[in-house]
Amino acid sequence: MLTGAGVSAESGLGTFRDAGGIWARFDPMKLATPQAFAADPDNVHEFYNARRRNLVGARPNAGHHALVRLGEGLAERGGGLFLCTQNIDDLHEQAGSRAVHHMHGELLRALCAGCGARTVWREDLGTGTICPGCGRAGAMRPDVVWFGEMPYGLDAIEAALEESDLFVAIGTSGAVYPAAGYAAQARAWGLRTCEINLEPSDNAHVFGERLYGPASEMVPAFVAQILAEAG
Ligand code: BV8
Repeated sequence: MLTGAGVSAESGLGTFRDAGGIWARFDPMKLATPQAFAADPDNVHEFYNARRRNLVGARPNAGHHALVRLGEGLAERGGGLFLCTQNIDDLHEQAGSRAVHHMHGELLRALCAGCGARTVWREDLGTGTICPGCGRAGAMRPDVVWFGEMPYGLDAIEAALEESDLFVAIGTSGAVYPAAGYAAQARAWGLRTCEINLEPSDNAHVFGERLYGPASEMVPAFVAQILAEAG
């Protein structure tokens, strides 16, 4: 299972490439790269501080809750759900999903570029923030994966994909790699593939099944169908 910003859209968190999306208003190359952070850390901190403040008040929607039911239902039947998300929000966890794989990091964690310490962080971050691990100021950054940085847990994701019989992408435009490559990899390995999105994604043609509509409606229906098929 791979989720993207579309699964959190109905919880009030912005998507990136829809009309009016985050990258339609902000230049990702000036805000979501290590070079941008080195050049203007205050600007990047403010961008993520605003998103973190918005996240703190956000709540999961029916799509997130349905995926909790899917994980529990599959486990009861001796199966399992590997939930990988490109999202840096905590709405899957708020709904009750466990072992969520944040391949692009987490907005509610801070990383010290000096000592590598990761800390749960719900407040604003800035260039004067002191690292709780090493006591240094000026090295703290959001623990998110920027363009050109290695996403987290790629080996675990690939291993899970290899063991799976169904790959589902929910609420992602299929524009960002390596995440966008998983659908073709799943297809090549003979997995059943399904895309659930508001509209066809960039790699819609790769999927064997395609369901279009808001995640809060489509995901609960899809989960009910999968659990019914599983008996
Ligand atoms: C890397 C930071 C080296 C955090 C983000 C080929 C292979 C490997 C890399 C590349 C490659 N080609 C190019 C690259 C480089 C680059 C890349 O992919 N560039 C793109 C733009 C061409 N990738 C990287 O730099 C990655 N790192 O490559 O490392 C490497 C090399 C080889 C192998 C491994 C590693 C790092 C990528 C991570 C960058 N970080 N953001 C943040 O600020 O959030 S990217 C950003 O896009 C977010 O992280 C987001 O998660 C991600 C994906 O976006 P989506 O989630 O899909 O959101 P989007 O708005 O695009 O789409 C939402 C969809 O939802 C829409 O389709 C919409 O219709 C739908 N929707 C809307 N409402 C609803 C809905 N659906 C259902 N219901 C609704 N209500």
